[in-house]
Amino acid sequence: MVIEKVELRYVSLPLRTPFETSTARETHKDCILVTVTSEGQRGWGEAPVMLEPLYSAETVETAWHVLRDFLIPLAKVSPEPAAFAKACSIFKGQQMAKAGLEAALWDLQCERRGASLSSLLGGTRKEVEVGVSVGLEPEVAEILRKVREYRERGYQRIKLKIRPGQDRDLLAGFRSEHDDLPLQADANCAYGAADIPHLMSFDEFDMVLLEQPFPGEDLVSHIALQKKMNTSICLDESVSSVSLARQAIALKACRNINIKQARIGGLSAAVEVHDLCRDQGIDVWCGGLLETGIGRFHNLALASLPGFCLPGDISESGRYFEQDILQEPIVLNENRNIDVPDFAGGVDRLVCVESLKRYTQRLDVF
Ligand code: OSB
Ligand code: MG
Repeated sequence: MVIEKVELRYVSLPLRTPFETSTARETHKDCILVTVTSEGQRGWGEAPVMLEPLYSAETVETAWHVLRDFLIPLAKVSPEPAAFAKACSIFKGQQMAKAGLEAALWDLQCERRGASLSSLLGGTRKEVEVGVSVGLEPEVAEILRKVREYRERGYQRIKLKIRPGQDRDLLAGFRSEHDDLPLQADANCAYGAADIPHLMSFDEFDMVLLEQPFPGEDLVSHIALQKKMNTSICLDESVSSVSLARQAIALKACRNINIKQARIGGLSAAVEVHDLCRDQGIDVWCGGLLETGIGRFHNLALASLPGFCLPGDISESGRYFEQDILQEPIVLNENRNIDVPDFAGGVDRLVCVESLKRYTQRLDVF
């Protein structure tokens, strides 16, 4: 196979409402869409980078540079997705840039082989259970109002963003209204070792898990908290590679991993972490980075693998965008799940040319 053309698009999609975590407030989903073309067939991938390095070290600018100068030349030599994933491990970091291009190569494989991504990755589910991640707001009452709306809409699990000063009140408020609804909390690295006693007190809220209380590099605090807390600790930012997943598990820093293919450096690495966690008895679920329909389409395929046993952060397109990049929105089905795309091919046939044009800020062809 010869890759004849690679395109990079910087796309900025307005979010219906700003999404705030302890570390970032986003009004738009910025990302780089990658397309690879071979013999008239086109594969798509998404690098869900932000404009600022507030979630990981990457940004739109760094990913663009790394894709253009290092990864695209490599993909032209190693266009088979697993071979590309292996080849690009010579470059340190740059997980989202790698993941975006690797996804495009997988998506192209789907077109060439006439197969769904779920079938190529070893997926077994036809639909996946999903929850919704609810951002921070100045007022707890407003967050709880949104939770009611999402519950009515059918979401089976709620993830609340928390931060120091906006945690116990919010979780208690949630529990006083919903004593049966599965609850998770995500701190996006906002606490420190001194907060361990405070975080231990969250056991009373009967949560499925507590996600990433401490900074990504701080495995020691996660180990200490998991030892003392009944609630499962889940790692997100800490697990940016297969070997960091192996390390976190061996050190008992978590009982749970949020798998995001973009953070781990691609679909191949995400499948590896999934397999590792299955062997080691670690529960996994599919996280998200507010992806457009293109990244969401790939996340759904990944979440169809058998080890994904908790509801993912894969919500309906309408939860994020007025108008997505795909022609049809991704929605909950009658079982309150989301269907895994099972047609023979990639996402190209679903892309809405008009919204692509409308939201593209920069385009380069290689
Ligand atoms: O920590 O999981 C996170 C969004 C942006 C950055 C980090 C995170 C999130 C989410 C939203 O929680 C997940 C989604 O709905 O895509
Ligand atoms: Mg998280």
